Amino acid sequence: MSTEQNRTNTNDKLDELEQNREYSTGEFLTTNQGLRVNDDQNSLKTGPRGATLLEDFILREKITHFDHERIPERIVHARGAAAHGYFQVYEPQAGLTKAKFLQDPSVKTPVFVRFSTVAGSRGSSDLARDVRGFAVKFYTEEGNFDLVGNNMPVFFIQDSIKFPDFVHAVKPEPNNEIPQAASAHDTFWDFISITPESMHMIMWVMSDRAIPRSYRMMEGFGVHTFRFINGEGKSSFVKFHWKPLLGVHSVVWDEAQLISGRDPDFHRRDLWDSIEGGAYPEWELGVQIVAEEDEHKFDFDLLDATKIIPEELVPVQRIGKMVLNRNPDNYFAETEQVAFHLGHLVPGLDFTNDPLLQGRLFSYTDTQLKRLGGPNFHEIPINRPIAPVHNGQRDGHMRQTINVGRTSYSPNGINADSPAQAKESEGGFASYAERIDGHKVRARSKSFRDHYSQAKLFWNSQSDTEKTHIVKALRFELGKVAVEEIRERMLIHLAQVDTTLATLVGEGLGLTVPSAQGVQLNKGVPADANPADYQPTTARTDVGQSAALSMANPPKVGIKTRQVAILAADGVDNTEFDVIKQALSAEEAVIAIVAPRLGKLKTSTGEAVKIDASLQTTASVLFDAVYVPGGQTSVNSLLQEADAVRFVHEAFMHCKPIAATAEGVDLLKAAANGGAEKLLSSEGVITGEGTNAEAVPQKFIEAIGEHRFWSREKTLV
Ligand code: HDD
Repeated sequence: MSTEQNRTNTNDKLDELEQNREYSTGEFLTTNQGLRVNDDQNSLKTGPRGATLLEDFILREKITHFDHERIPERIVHARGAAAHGYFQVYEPQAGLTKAKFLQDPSVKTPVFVRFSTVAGSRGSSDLARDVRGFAVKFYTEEGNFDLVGNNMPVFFIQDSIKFPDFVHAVKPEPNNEIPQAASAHDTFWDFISITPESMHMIMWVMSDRAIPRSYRMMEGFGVHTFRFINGEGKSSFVKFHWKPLLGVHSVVWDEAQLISGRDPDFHRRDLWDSIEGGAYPEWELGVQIVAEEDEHKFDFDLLDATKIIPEELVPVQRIGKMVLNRNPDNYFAETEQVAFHLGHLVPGLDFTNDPLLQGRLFSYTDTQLKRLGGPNFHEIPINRPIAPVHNGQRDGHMRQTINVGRTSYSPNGINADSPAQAKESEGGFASYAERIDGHKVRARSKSFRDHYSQAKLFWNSQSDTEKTHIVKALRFELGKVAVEEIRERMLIHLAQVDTTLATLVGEGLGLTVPSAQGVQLNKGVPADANPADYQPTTARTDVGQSAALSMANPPKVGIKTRQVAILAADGVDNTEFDVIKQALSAEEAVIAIVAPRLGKLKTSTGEAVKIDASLQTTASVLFDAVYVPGGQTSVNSLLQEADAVRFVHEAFMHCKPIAATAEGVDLLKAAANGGAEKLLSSEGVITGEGTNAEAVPQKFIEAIGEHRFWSREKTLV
């Protein structure tokens, strides 16, 4: 494809959206019929104090539209944020797939990506402990391809028929609609404790992956095994991955809960602000490829969505990059109305028989019909492909296309059989001719019965800190469960994964791990089936470890876009202030001057500096690191502010990098609850005076690159 054509493609989507944008720049106010409105402040009445007249069509139009402003929120993934961008492949992938958007490295395929939480309603907090949705719509030349994945590579259940049960269990309980956006309640754990297939996923959602630092710092996964089909018709299995170039980072649970109060839009804002600031989030698309003939060579089933293919067995090849570089113009029109569906795919890709995937193929269109109100949702600008659409589908609610001509059927003679079917060589989609031969049964394959081995693999692969966080998460979640039997059942399952894990969780709950003897670990058994056939197998002892499952050793990727608070007040040392600001800016970190009040502060040399946030409007949990420059007057003012002292203390408790120079060290001491020596000698706390102060900015920057200093979790100050 020529560069010119490429430019046309990427601009096509923008142009198309442009046609639907409305800018209010000095125009008259009108009704929806284009009538200019003369008085938009008063309804039509019988005299200034009279009754309002039914005749007032302007009032009625405005109120009617308002009354209908809401559409049903998504039943799952209601809370989200999205952005536009593009995808580019690194090298042609013709050997694997004929998908056109994966061939030409000069082509930028437009994308729209929506991130979400699963359980909460549209107004819930971003920081819930939850899976994050990671849904990518590629507007390719051959039609839209939607990769509707999550930030975790496995799922809670193996068969889609259980999805409504799972979702009902995790959603707020139906009698009182409590708790919002939280899995820490009886119905969720009741379901999980008798559904052992969820155990691998439970390890992921109890880990810090469920409380990401940012959407920009999460991995994404297509979860299911899909198929690639190349030009010769040869198929291979493929698992999709998104690898964030900013590394994978999370917050800690206490912090997550505080952020939910301080800024429930934390993730939305982070995505929005970084794109507005020109720091475009990037991910590489990775694929794990398994040859068709190797389908059965693993000790798990490729069709089982509760399993990963460990990267040690099949490495992830990075084949392209996605960049998000534009925020939506209108949340509702784009982020709310975007309609994803696994069944939106292009030649070169196909499904497998994964029973979770198969059910999803029905659900997504069905849900859009309800949510978006009819079968024409593909005509909403954000959903329209850049590839032309021609078919005999007509009419329905809110039809936008004006189909010209007499024929809306195929084949037809009157219009020379147009639109015509396309041969495969012309880009026509043909399903992979997989051989299927079997009895019609409702059953679960025996190869799906090992629920604990990969849960164990995940546990084994975690660092000590990550393990501690999983134990704490389980203590929290199960601690909120009222029915003791549920807690005990969970301990039995956890013991199947790892006995130390179960014992530690049990200690927090005041329980010993009950014996599994005679316990039916799976209650999801068909009425006429033999429960023994559904009893999970015990975990293998040889599962080993997989480095890719731990977030503990992320590649060092610098501190770009990391949020740093500089605590200061009038009289802050001008030189120290400048030095740290310059050093952080050079690394492209984002700096906020936090002071006791808003407005401007005067530095020691009288220079006026704009304050970004007052201590009342922000909190340490909204930052990655804290810096306190010297200047006696400045530090004296901060010492008078309980919020400033708490700011530093909280940052310390959350293991964040903290630095101070000269008098600034006094604020750190004040935040130490009498344990100043302990605090100052802790990892990730950097201080210096006089000539020693010169090295502080550089050490601070290195510390931010480390993200957190977990040894401090055991340091009580
Ligand atoms: Fe789903 C939305 C991801 C299983 C039924 N799902 C939805 C979204 C994501 C996922 C990211 C939000 C899309 C957006 O931003 O608009 N879902 C997954 C993953 C799954 C999964 C990774 C397992 C591998 N989902 C799943 C099953 C079913 C559904 C088994 C039903 C049988 N999902 C839906 C849905 C939603 C949805 C009800 C709600 C809103 C929507 O589709 O558009 O159809």
